[in-house]
Amino acid sequence: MPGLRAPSDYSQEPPRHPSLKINSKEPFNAEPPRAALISSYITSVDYFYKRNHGPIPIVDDIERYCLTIGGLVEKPIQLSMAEIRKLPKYNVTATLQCAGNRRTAMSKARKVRGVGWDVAALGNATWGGARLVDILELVGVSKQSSVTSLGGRHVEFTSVDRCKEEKGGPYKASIPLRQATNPEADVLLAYEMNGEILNRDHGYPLRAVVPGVIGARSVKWLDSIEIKEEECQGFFMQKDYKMFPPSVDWDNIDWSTRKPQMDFPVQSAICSLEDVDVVRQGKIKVAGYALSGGGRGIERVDISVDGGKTWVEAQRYQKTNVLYASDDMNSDKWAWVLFEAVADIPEDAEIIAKAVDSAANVQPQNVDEVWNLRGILNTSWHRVQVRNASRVVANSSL
Ligand SMILES: Nc1nc2c(c(=O)[nH]1)N[C@H]1C(S)=C(S)[C@@H](COP(=O)(O)O)O[C@H]1N2
Ligand SMILES: [Mo]
Repeated sequence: MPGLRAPSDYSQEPPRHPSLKINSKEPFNAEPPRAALISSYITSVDYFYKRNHGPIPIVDDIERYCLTIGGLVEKPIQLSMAEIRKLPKYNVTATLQCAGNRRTAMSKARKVRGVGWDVAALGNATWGGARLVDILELVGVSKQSSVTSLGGRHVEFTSVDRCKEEKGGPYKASIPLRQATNPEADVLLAYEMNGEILNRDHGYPLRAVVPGVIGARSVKWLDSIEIKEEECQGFFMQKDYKMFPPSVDWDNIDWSTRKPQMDFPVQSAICSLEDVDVVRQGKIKVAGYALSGGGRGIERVDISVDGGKTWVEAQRYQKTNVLYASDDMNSDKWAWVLFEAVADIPEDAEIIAKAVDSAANVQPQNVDEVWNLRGILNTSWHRVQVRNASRVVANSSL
């Protein structure tokens, strides 16, 4: 029996927390309720969103598991889990966000294809594992290189799961060698999540974690790593997860005209309120998360309770009792910040959150500006409608 294999059906799925909202059962795609998401800075494994494209792989015998590292390198190798664990261990706190986060809202503007997600297709975890730079050094690729002696420029991660998009083949993705060999980029091969052994849903026994980049590049259940001349030609790199302009639809799409999406743009969402919520008159708490890609911090989160006419700045934090400062040595550069503001809601209102990152990028105002046929990267201002409780009661008694 092989060390790691993929079942052909969904009869051997792992147990999951009952509070997750299921967006698709097979493959299993689910997110936590909004309020649960911001109940702590580190997302518990139970509440962490789960995004799959096939049945969850199974490890029969961890002793037999090994990772192959080959391709355009001088000395290809195979590493057992025990050997990977012997390498220096790093802990990186990084938020993973699916490119499809907030897709449901985008599809309301105009139809898109893809699994529907509310605002919780992301989570913030402390990933423990070996650094990809260290593993690549074992096959003779030195730090900070953009090309290997044999002409390799991309690092391709291949899994074992069976995805229908790949005609039953495994999920794969690649990142540039330059990023893979940059120690500052913190790319990990993780075997732990929040101090515990990675569970099956999140990639047991080993997954890539590529901080600051859309979740799709953090390949779970790693089987092999190959250095290649070209970027990965798999479905999820070439025919999916690309950002097209609003003028492109299914009848005029040419996938080859765009690059695979990597960095995530600046994003935020309110999680203390549902889309349409009833609140008591007076002061209410507006809380949520904000994050950006590429290691850029969050400079500001603005809140409006009058549909965008006036704004107040929210408090930002990562750790309790430590004020968050973007680009500060003590902040987690790959992680989200949680925000909180107290607002006075006089009447029925539209509450909006918009974030600004450390490069002064701002979220786009309307979803139409960023609409795309696959419904990815909905980073438009997040809006929730609130009805005043006293008015709701008064109206219903009429
Ligand atoms: N092998 C494999 N890796 C994968 C996927 C997958 O379906 N198979 N999904 C990707 C996508 S689109 C996302 S957003 C993240 C989700 O990771 P999570 O389920 O641990 O939250 O994993 C990525 N890695
Ligand atoms: Mo994703």
